[in-house]
Amino acid sequence: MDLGAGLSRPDHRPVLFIGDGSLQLTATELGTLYQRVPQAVVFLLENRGYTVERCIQSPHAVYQDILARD
Ligand SMILES: Cc1ncc(C[n+]2csc(CCOP(=O)(O)OP(=O)(O)O)c2C)c(N)n1
Ligand SMILES: [Mg+2]
Repeated sequence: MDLGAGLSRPDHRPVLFIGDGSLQLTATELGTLYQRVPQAVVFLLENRGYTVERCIQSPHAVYQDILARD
């Protein structure tokens, strides 16, 4: 992801768009990103879960949900 891009080109600013589901799977890597690539910008696409998985299978399964505040 942007961690590799930022480490290889520190003179550039990587811009990351990440879904709320993917964020939960990669949160530790985001910590490393902010430590090693502080110029990175992250946009979180918040749509309450694994939307692509809902489209492919089990649209009503609770395990597709990401808890979010109303
Ligand atoms: C390491 C890993 N685990 C599980 C998956 C299966 N997977 C593919 S898409 C997805 C959900 C993505 O959700 P989100 O990032 O919120 O994107 P959205 O579909 O909501 O736009 C998952 C769990 C994966 N691709 N990689
Ligand atoms: Mg999502």
